Amino acid sequence: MSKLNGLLPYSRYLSLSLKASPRLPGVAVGNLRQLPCFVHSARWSTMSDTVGSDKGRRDNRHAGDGQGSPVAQVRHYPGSHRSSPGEEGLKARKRFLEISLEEKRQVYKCRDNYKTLNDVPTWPQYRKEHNIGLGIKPKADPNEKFNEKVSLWRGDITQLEIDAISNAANESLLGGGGVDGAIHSAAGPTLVKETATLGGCETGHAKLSGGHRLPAKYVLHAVGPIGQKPDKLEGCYKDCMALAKEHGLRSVAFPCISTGIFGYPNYPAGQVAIGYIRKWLETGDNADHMDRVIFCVFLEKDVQVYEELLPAFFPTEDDVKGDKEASADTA
Ligand code: AR6
Repeated sequence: MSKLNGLLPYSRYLSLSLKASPRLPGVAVGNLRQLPCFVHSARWSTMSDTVGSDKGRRDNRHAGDGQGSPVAQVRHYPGSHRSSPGEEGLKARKRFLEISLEEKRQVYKCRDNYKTLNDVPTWPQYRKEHNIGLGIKPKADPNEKFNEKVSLWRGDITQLEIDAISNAANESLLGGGGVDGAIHSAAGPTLVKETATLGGCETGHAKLSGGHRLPAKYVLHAVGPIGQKPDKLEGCYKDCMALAKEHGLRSVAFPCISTGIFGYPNYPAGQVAIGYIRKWLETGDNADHMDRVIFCVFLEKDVQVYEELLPAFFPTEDDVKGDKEASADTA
């Protein structure tokens, strides 16, 4: 089907184009860095007449621990039919999740440059295309099924039309620079209205929001550590994968969380990311719940890191055979 079919009537387009609310004091997507307290000072989130939807509460749980977190502060305006920004954000989330794919494609910031799962080669395909040979010491057993479930893809994560993309966010969940800024910019102003209802997020954890105008259906906002803290970084991947499984999301892309503004060294961060995904796929029936985990790299140095690490964590039989032969030669 042509991507240009089904142009949206102007009235429908307008109904999707929720205007930025004047009640978001100081929220300027792309300008915020670490403002973990911002959400608590926002006027609508401190009022006592607040409600949170059951769905919102479910989405806001810290994955894995089964605990509800103190979140979803959505203010009602008593005696008024006007929606609060939080309500607008949640309504927009629902609307963007309900419209047809054809309608949604009309509002992508990247226009026709979205990428579906078919445009992203699996790891074995990538390895063949890029002629990545043997010689790296395997850190896991060969498993063809797992190898088909991961991808290394260099590009802009905001173009991926998949179930969920992960965001490298800060504790405020109100936007920032780097990939966070790119995601909020592509998702449109209703994303921050929804994330403002999430009550922030602790370092080492993640929370789910809708994708709004993004090609991805959902965003997994992960707050990575500042500097090299492997447990906290692993916590981000852990929460994201747990949320994905809980919500039936079968394709997830990760940027290199914490390796930009937060300064985590690239190679050790890659080890945590790839190592955790391998471990997750090996656990219980997890692999049956996931079609693809995409390691979305942006910079050349991360291409090199991932091309080196992926053969170690997702090796072939030949890798293992080659390694055994090399060990025998040196013995
Ligand atoms: N698509 C994919 N990856 C990207 C994109 C993109 N469009 N843009 C950048 N990257 P960073 P952090 C890569 O700094 O280190 C924000 O202000 C980038 O090259 O975005 O976790 C937040 O609000 C790098 O490899 O995230 C936080 O305050 C990776 O994304 C803070 O920065 C992560 O870099 C988080 O810092």
